[in-house]
Amino acid sequence: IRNGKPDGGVLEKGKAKLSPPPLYKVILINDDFTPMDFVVAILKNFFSMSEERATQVMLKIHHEGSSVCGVYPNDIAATKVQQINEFSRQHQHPLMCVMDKE
Ligand code: NFA
Repeated sequence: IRNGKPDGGVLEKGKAKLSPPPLYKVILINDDFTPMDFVVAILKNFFSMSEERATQVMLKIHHEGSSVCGVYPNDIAATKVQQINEFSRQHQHPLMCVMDKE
């Protein structure tokens, strides 16, 4: 089994070495309609941010257009994207969450 390392990830001392899983950025995108408080609540509840950190990240999205909110293995990132988009739609907000390979 080979990975991207110089030794190709071949076995060493008889122990199989596993590559770390690839990581994916979970990103929130700005829009003109989603209330700031709703985005702060998403950041607190889905990314375990403090009120202060969630407010900083929300303002970064608002001013710069998007922000990485967390970095996770594929299945965890995909689940967060699904849950956040479903939750936003349930509340009739257009907030978009996407993932991007790091
Ligand atoms: N731009 C939105 C507003 O002015 C706030 C917002 C921030 C939306 C971050 C989406 C993401 N109400």
